[in-house]
Amino acid sequence: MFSKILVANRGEIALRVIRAAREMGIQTVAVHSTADSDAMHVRMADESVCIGPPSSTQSYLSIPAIIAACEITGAEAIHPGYGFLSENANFVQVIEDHGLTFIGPTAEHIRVMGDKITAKDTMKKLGVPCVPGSDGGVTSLEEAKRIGEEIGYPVIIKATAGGGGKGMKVAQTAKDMEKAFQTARAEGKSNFGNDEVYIEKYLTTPRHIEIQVFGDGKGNAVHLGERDCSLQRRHQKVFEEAPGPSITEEERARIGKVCADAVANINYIGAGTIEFLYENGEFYFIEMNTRLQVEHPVTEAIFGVDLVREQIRVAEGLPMSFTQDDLQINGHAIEVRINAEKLPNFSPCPGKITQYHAPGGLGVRMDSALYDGYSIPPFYDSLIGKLIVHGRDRPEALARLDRALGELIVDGVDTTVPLFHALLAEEDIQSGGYNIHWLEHWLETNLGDG
Ligand code: MV4
Repeated sequence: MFSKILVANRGEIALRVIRAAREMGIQTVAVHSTADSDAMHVRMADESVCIGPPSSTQSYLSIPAIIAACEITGAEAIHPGYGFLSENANFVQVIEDHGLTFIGPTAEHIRVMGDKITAKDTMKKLGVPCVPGSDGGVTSLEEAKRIGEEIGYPVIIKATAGGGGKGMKVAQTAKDMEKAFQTARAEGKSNFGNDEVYIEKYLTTPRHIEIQVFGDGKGNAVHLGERDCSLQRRHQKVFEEAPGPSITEEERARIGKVCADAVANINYIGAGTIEFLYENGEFYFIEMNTRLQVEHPVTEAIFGVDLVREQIRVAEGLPMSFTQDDLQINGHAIEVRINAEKLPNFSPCPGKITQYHAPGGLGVRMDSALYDGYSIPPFYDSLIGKLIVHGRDRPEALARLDRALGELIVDGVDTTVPLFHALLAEEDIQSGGYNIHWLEHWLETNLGDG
């Protein structure tokens, strides 16, 4: 049993990890930049270490500073949260070289899934359905054009090292291929130092459906259903729900088993998310994330599990505390991401919080590191809270979300809260009839965004 762990993150996710550790009787160490001396995660942890100046590269991304903080405090394991070093295989390697434990997957699994071509190749071999496309990397324009003819336009060219929509170009017809191919390669090179690309059939109106998986590293794994995260703006999710409004029990059981079997097969350890595009009743694998995700609370709500507790357990070599048969869906959950941003352009809006009041009551969870008088620093991402609601069914969750948003007070900065009130008034949101393009179209029509 770990007696002390270090949390290599900030904000609401640092609190999330500290809370799980405390319930397990584990001491916690917070790390922070000089800009975060007054941050809630520093206050909530048992101990804290300042690891550098405001810039993330010199603090939350500094591997030597984080390892030193472990050595100073005697922390035995590191939880990375999401973002920052959470999917950095080298970080995992360094942690292990220092005799410490990374609370997450192996460096090898992070590496394989971090390269989209090897990830897809691995998943395909494990029996996971993939988007039709090139078999591995495509190096010449001639080959790209041949694949375009073979699978049929439109196609999408993706950088293997890509992420967040960077290094991704659609070719609607053969005459777009040259430009799309060269641009995707150039973006891969400049953003990730890797110009390798692959090609897929472009799905025009899919939903983004992701399956939560969890493994013990010893060949046992479960799935915890899906989340529908189709409502995104510029590849940033804004509204997530579980279960997916378009997914049947039979579909969930089938794709869930495929995913659980796949990760069991590779002895995957910890939390993972297998991302799919879902169109016309078919699932097409696109990527796997080897971390706890921002939107994990909707899964926790409907399954009644603590995913961070499970991450810590399996990192210690303990078994998961449930089997697939123990996992039953109860009701419906929705998360909205509250950002300190000014509408209509979503421009970052850091500054001092003059008043903060979190909503409460039945089925309401507010994960936030805000407090009255806190100053949101300008150096990090603009997520300031996640409001998660849980109801017996989807209509109850939607009504509860509207009610809870009405109780929330965040004064002093602009937030994305007004967006959610407006979205809840939309018939397509009430019915669940949206796809990955719905929100951008709505923002353009209603806010002139884009
Ligand atoms: C696609 C696609 C359509 N067809 N792949 C966007 C980011 C990356 N994770 C994968 N992405 C997409 N891949 C094929 N073959 C459309 C997208 C996409 C998207 C996916 C999920 C959620 C929002 C999106 C917005 C635009 C494009």
